[in-house]
Amino acid sequence: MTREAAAQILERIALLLELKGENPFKIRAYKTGAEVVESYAGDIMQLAAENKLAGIKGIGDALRDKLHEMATTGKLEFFENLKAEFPETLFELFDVQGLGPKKIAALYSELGVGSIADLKHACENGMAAKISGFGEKTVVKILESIAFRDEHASEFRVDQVYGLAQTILGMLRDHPNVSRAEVCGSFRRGKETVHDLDFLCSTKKPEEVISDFVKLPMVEKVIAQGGTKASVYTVNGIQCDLRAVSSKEFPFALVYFTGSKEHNVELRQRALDQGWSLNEYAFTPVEGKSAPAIPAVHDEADIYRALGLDFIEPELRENSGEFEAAEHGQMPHLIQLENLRGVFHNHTTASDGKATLREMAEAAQELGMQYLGIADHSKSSFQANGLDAKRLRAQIAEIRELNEEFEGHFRVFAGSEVDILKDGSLDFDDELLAELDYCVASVHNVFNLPEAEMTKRIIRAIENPHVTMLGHVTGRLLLQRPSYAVNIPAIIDAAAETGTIIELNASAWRLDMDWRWWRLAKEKGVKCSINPDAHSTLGLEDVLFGVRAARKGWLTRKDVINCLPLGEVEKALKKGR
Ligand code: DGT
Ligand code: CA
Ligand code: CA
Ligand code: ZN
Repeated sequence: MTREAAAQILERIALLLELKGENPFKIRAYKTGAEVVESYAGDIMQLAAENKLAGIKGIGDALRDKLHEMATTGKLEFFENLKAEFPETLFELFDVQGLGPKKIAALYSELGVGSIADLKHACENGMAAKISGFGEKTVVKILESIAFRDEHASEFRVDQVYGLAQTILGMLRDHPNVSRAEVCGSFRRGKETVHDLDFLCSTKKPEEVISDFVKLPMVEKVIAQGGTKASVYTVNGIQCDLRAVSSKEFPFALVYFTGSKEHNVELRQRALDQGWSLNEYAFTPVEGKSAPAIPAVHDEADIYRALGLDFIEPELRENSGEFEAAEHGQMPHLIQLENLRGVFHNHTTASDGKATLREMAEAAQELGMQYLGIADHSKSSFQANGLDAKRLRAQIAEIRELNEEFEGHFRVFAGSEVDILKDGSLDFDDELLAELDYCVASVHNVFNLPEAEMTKRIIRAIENPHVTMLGHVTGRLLLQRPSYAVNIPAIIDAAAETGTIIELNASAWRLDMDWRWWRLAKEKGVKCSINPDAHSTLGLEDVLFGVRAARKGWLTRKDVINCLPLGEVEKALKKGR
């Protein structure tokens, strides 16, 4: 069992116990346990399997046994029994915005609401509004959240499929009869959400590979199985398709199944213009047309070259300008994960992070970074334990001391994720902001302003010379909460004018600002910072998702501020402050 799965079970136990009205200390213990399992620096599942959890803070005796059971059997009987007392669909309710355990408990005990369908019904017939703590406004919000969820019902965020994609890909590549394998589709194109995972492999024995694929341990249900393809549902209802082709066909199938459809349509047209038809298997001369000889094709680049194009990176295959660039030798050299030298916008236990300042600094060094920017929440974000002026000044001093220890080979930058208040003023005064090395400004509340007012609010914050970068521009949570109303081109213009960096928040929940805007930002000269917004040491690795989105936004290392080495980034931060 993975640590994520184990943490989720502990979290769910806490929720169910809360619904049962159990002792708050017991509930707290499970919540803490879940957090520890999620963020523990070592291989906690391995330790659990070997019964070596003693002494880990936040994991008591009872939890230790349960983790051992999960690590060794892949199950937890206590949870199975507890779960059986409630409807299976109950957990859906926790995905609805604005519903916490207390409200869910009230809905369940007073109205018997045990699913989203029940909830919708109770909201529509006026029953929900009668429960204490609920009003018309809450009900409207819940209905909106359900509608948004329905619209995105069969999509997954990258973090939900990333591990699965890598695991299956690894298994395919290890298969004795598979020579090449790749994940295609929207996943390969670096989309922020995907409907399914499309695997492709080359083999001389397709039937064997297909029949082994449908027997993989994570397969829960076979949807369809043929001689060269199969579709299955895996854990969490994620659909995985596999196509098996010959070595010769592989590059053509790879292009075809990577898509996008729009890109493929244009590519096929360009082949036709040259007198060749193109499908997932080959180039074929069109009868009765004079055409150049078809060159040998070993990989994708050969296909593009045959059509007079430079190689087009999968992330750019959306038919939105990549053909023109490939024709004229103007393909950007896209940023890579290895180009990042440090990260800004990270949280510690001082606000709502799970790791201390020192632990975060050590983890960043472990990842090969030269610097780490801390940006804990400011006081108005009280739900996130935001720092007031006094605590922030103490943190600045703590960071200075820590930096002495590093003697220049690594540096922590003292920052703040300062709230942009309703009128666009900031949560700290300029005097305090001036004491920081940098500052991220973000909107965390009052999302319901009209577009013009929200835009003005954010631009006012951007115009403050102490603001280094703008955090998660739209506030969206993928598949859960839409962006608030805001005029992005106007924000980009203001950022260009003031030299303010815009964040690409790398959390798989956000990926905000969206990849669709980065070409415009780049054109206007706005720099990007790929920010993990890490709330734990593991969270630092979310930069991976950010780099995918940055690539999809045509960004190169020159566009991304945290590709600068320490000495240069220090200079860049000082400029304009
Ligand atoms: P998704 O799954 O909705 O996140 O997005 P995709 O792009 O992965 O779509 P999917 O899984 O339906 O198909 C994978 C790729 O296969 C797609 O990007 C292009 C190719 N493809 C599928 N159906 C067609 C089609 O009818 N025409 C063309 N030209 N290509 C197709
Ligand atoms: Ca797909
Ligand atoms: Ca598919
Ligand atoms: Zn934030």
